[in-house]
Amino acid sequence: MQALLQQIENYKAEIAATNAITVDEVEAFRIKYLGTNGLVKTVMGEMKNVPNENKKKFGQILNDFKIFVQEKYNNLKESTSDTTLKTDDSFDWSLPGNPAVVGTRHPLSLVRNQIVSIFQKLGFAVAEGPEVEDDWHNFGAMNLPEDHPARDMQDTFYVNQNPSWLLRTHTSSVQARIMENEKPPIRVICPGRVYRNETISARAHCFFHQVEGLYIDENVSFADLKQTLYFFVQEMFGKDVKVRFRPSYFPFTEPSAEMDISCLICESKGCNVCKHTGWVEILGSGMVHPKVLENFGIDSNKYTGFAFGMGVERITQLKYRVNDLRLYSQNDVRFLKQFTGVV
Ligand code: 2U9
Repeated sequence: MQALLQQIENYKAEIAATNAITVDEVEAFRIKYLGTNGLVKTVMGEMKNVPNENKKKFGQILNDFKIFVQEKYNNLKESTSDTTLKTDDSFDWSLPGNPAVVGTRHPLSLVRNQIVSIFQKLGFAVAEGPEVEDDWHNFGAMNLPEDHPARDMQDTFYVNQNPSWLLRTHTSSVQARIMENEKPPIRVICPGRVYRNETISARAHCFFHQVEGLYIDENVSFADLKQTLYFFVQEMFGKDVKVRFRPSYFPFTEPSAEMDISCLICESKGCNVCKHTGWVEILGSGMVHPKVLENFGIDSNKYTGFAFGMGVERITQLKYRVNDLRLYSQNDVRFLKQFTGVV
């Protein structure tokens, strides 16, 4: 018993004199004194040999010894000058990490970017313009006469403070600004948000997104229009998709045509999306009206051009089978996280 007490005193002296500098030395101290097979455990093991009447007193001494070693270890750990990571027994390094939440691109951005990069391959430049426009760039220049229904208060949002300003109803206003400032050849696409005064439902919204295109040069023909848009559809929807052009009417193009593709949802067998026709409309197009060219001083005898416009929501609906327009703007993560892509 006396020998054991002496032994403890010796250990204490030895421990008090210990200087550890590196993290490795601190760890060696821990293993030597506090580890599973360390000195503290060994000394504690002696308890069983201590006579019953001394157990209480000896227990106290052992406990003090253990606290003494523990405190020394804490001091060494604190004072180590080693810059490598200090070992910290209170932290469980095997715990799983916090996964970083990575966002995904909005489906409309993904599809807009796809549309843009397809036309970039054909040499189209990309242009953007203001969302608040004047009457001339949105309507007048586009050959939309004063009494045209698209100008109706019910379709267009006018700015209260100054009704000669409005929220653009199509991105044609961007092309108008380009024609104002540049000379042919012009080959440009204009992606952007447009506004129309509609009651919000599954099929209509007060804003949506368009990509419009314009190509003006000498000898641009309807065949160029067809081939360009056919290339776009094949890139966007795959080589198997069929297309058809239907005659149509727009004030800014003459002749005008709408383009349908074979229904991808039902493989043209007939469904709600294609209204059992096997075809779905994806864009409008036409040869730029001579009046629109002349509005910008472009000689319509020398130059011709084609233009087209498509709704990004519509293309996205067909590509990803989105059946309610409102989903695009509700910011429901359950909807948004389904779309992954690199574009
Ligand atoms: C200029 C001259 C002509 C752009 C065109 C369409 C046909 C068209 C709609 C498609 C679905 C709008 O998003 S939508 O509702 N657009 O059908 N857009 S031709 O014509 C232009 C543009 C600029 C200088």
